[in-house]
Amino acid sequence: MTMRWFGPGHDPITLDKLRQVPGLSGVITTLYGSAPGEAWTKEEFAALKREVEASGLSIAGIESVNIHDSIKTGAPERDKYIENYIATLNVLGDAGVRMVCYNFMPVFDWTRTSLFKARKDGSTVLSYDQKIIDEIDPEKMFSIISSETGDAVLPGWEPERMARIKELFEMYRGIDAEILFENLIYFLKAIMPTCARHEIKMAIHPDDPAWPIFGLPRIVTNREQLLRLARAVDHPCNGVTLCSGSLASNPANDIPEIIAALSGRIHFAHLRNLRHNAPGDFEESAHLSSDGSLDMHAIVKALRDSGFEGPARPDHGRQIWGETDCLPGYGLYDRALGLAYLNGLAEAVEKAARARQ
Ligand SMILES: [Mn+2]
Repeated sequence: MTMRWFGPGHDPITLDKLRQVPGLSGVITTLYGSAPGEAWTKEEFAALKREVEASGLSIAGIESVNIHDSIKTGAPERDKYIENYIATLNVLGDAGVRMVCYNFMPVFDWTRTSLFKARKDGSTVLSYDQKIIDEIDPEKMFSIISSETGDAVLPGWEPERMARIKELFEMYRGIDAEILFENLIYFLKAIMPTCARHEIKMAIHPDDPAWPIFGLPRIVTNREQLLRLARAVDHPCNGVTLCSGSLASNPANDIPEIIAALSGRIHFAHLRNLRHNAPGDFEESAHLSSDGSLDMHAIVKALRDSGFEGPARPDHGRQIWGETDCLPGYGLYDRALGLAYLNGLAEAVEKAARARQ
């Protein structure tokens, strides 16, 4: 069980605090501040690794090594950026990293319409309402997010990136779901030999929410698409991040069933719950099954039964107990409560399975 850590200078929650969370063995991190497409150097990654290990924790995987837009759009310069990606994988592989999470969403990363929706108990959560999205100009999306976050920079919503929003939409003009899928396969085929050599498991993160927005295609949203992707590059290093909250944004997705179908190809798990309010309208909740719409016990059990062995982490939590010095969704308190609960489920599921043997 791990937690995401945004790195020195980016995460107000320190490694000293994380290491006191019971059952936490490692962190999931990345080189924040590196631009997508840049090759990471051995020295900068070694410094990050040293810092994590000095706290008694380890780096359990990288989230994310972001994909340059020219790779997603299949632009002529994509091969240069794939070479950079391979160089980064070599640095990571040499340093002992065995799991890399990434996503292949065009223009926008994960999308929410509020980062601080108040719940009845006074906690706040991230939420999404399709009615709001349908009424806004996509170019205004960044100002909505940034007006709520102030100076905090959310991964995927970097101001440098959003300053180029018109240009980004232009780049993706004419890119439909089929072309985007082909570009993903081209990328995966190019990096697989490097991944195989280092035993690095690539884990694509599902699109969030799990349907196309602003007329942009999304290709990692359901069981069929995940299986098609797994088969198109049929290598154990081509796998998936099972993000329960992203996939379950569409209530038609049966998460335990998707886990069973992807057995052996899930390399990373994001565990969180959400509450469906109406079609296209959901809010995040506490991790506890009874607080949301998902059966978290069934999800943890399905992961165990599928033979999943990779890192897992509690995904976004609520903001509670007056905690404000954190990135939205990434406070310490509710993620620690979530982690303790998820570890309880995992222990119960494991002992029940052993008792049956
Ligand atoms: Mn996730």
